[in-house]
Amino acid sequence: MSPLVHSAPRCETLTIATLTVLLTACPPEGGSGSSTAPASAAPAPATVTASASSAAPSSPPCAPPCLDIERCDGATGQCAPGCPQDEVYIPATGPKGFTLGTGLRGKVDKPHQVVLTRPFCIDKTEVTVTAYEACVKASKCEEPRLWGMWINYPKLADHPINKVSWSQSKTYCEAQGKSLPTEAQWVWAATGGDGRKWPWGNEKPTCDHADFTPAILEGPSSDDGCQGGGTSAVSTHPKGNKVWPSGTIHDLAGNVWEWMLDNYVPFTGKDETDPLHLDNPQGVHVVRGGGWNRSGRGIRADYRGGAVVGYQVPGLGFRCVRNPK
Ligand SMILES: [Ca+2]
Repeated sequence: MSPLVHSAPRCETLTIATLTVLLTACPPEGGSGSSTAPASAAPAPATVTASASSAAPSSPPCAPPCLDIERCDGATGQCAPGCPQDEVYIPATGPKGFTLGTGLRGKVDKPHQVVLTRPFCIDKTEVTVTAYEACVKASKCEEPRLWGMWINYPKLADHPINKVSWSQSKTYCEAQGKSLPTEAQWVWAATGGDGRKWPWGNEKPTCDHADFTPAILEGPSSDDGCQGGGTSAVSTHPKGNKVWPSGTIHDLAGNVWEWMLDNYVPFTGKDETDPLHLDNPQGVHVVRGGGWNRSGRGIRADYRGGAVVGYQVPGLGFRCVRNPK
């Protein structure tokens, strides 16, 4: 997987050939303020000329300090997204929040306002077989279910891991220093809170948008996805991307359903701030986004699914989020 949160400042190395002295000139970094020179760097001798020492930028540090998922932009003095390369920075919602729930599905789905007070990073893709296998080999994760149909592990390396339970998924995320998304985080990341039906907007889904089952209404034998059954490699449906200013998220709709950290509880209509409903970890959890064996309705961004904690099925996987410390 990716390295932990960026922390190494972008350093500019200046070589003064005649003295063979290395100076590191690093812009200020937020949070830890750890803009120190490498231990191996030799101290600059007194004979270094003014022209060399003046090359170091002198921008003020960001104030207040940046979060550990941000970086301090030395040019502006502002905090900027600083998620690892395979994650997308999702900003906080702002004080007005966004509407969660549609009211279209009775008492479990009443619209209410949700405020997320903190930004977070979310994986660009569903967790792949390759990534999950690395965790298993490091003895930090359990193997998924390895019997039945549509087993991705370990041969379909660039497909999403499937047949993993909620607990196995949670364990994987935590082994990366991350977490399963809350339901509110996932919906905010998938829609930006503008009420769109699918992550890309309101254009009716096709197999260019997502791996799902367009013809599911024609009969029970037609839940075979866009590939004749089973998942697709991640990131292979570009029309279905959700684009944020800091990056693009793939396959939020379809391919595999994604485990949420929350239990499945009704949306009562009460407004909430940073909601997490986890009173019964061994109970039913929310799953979001739909899978390859679901219809266009089932892959809507506002569609709530539920699954018991130990469920290990071909159309269910997950992705992780990184919350600021
Ligand atoms: Ca998905």
